[in-house]
Amino acid sequence: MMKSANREKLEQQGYCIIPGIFEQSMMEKLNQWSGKVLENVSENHRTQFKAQGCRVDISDYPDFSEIIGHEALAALFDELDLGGHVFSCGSIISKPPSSPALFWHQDWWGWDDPMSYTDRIPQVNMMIYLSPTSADNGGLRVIPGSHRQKHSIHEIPGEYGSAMSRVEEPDHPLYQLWEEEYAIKVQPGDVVVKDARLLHGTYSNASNEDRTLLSLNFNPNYSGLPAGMQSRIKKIFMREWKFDGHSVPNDLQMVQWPELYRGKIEHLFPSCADDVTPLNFNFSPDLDLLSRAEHS
Ligand SMILES: O=C(O)CCC(=O)C(=O)O
Repeated sequence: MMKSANREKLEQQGYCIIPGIFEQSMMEKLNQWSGKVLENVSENHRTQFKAQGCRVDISDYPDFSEIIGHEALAALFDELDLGGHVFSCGSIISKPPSSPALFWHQDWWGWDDPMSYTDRIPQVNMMIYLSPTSADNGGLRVIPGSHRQKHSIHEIPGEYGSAMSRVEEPDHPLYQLWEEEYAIKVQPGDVVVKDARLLHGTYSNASNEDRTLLSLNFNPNYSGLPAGMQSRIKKIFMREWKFDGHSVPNDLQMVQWPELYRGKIEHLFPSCADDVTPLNFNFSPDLDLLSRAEHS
């Protein structure tokens, strides 16, 4: 199969932007459901996740099954040759008006496995922004190519779900502008497809509106992944782990969703034998291996 231009871009730059795949009625529903979610967010959560704004696990809200299992997303996985995928986790992320930047980081946790240093894409993050989003209102910024190549940001320690999320040191270099950064601009209905290994962050939200997105993580060709990685994905999916300070109102698992919702996405649930040891969580790439990968 010939690679699509979007697939080429995803491989080379670590992301691609697909314009207008969701119709307006879908976006209206997403806005309505997200509005309900945001009403339930506690002040404590917002304090713990000041850099993100807030970050609510989608497993607590079965309404969203319609978007996770949406046929336009399924078609996109086919177009990008990312089929055989499973869903691992997702969030509703919302930055309130006048809120700070999200620090630079990457989302991949599987750096202990050598496969992470190859062209094989272990996880993609499908990002669906609910309003026009750019550098002025907390838009996404990325370092193109950093999913496969070492960048100075990799050398700066910064942990998700920590003092960085609480913005205890606003002058920290991980909140600042970097010369190589690229500002992503999107409209409602677009999807940003991001390799989970890509360095990214956001601008501050200088507008007077909430800036909200759905962030959905999937693992392409799940059956071809190493067993330990599959096992970790299943644990993430089953919520058998916690971030520090991660408080959610319901704590539901998707397998517990009523049939009406679960039925739309059950084919995307990861399965794996119970006796497999999950791959260790390691969010820090080995920089020697990453710089070698850069030249391979
Ligand atoms: O808020 C955003 O635009 C992106 C958030 C994100 O990528 C993250 O929290 O890892």
